[in-house]
Amino acid sequence: MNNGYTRAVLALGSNLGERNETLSEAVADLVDVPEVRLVAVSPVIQTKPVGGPEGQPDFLNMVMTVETSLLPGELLRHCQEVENKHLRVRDVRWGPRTLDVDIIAYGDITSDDPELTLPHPRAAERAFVLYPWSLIDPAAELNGRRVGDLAAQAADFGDIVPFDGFDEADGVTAAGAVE
Ligand code: A4P
Ligand code: MG
Repeated sequence: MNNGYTRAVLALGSNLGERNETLSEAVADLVDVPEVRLVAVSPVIQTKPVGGPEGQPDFLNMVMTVETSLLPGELLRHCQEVENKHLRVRDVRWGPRTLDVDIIAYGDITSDDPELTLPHPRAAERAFVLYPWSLIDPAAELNGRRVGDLAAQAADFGDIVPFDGFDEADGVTAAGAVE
């Protein structure tokens, strides 16, 4: 806690539509309220889907750190409003999505409430969260371990590639997309 502001770690993912544009807009939307201040934004990485239905497109993922005066539940609602703005439709769990925003950590708070589990229960084994997080906060720890070390041991670590800025997944969807 720092002047009423708490450090939080947010993970963003997109595997439908104009993935890169969606992520950039979401970062701007998330910090477009005085209660959320931007601390750092990771590079965007391209990752193979972990879990979920077969054959879904690759994800773009990134992590950002913020300082916020919102309480954890308020921050979750704010993240969900940003998801909804980007036309997130919740149909298939772990299915393709235009935008997913997860709270990975909120200060040192732990919670096993299914509505908001903190730290995020699956983050410690997901390189698509741990690796970009380690790039913006190398000293960060989860379950007492450095996030970069956890990333290197995660099963999906080898599936991460830097995003080259050319969003070829847009080819088909973007052509018919209505903004
Ligand atoms: N919820 C509980 N804790 C949290 C938290 N810390 N942050 C609840 C955010 N939400 C939290 O989430 C379902 C419910 O989780 C919410 O109602 C909230 O109250 P959701 O976003 O509606 O659904 P979801 O994202 O499909 O489910 P979930 O469980 O969040 O999925 P995950 O674990 O986030 O996995 N592979 C790659 N390569 N990249 C990805 O980004 N993402 C997923 C989604 C799977 N595979 C992926 C990726
Ligand atoms: Mg989610």
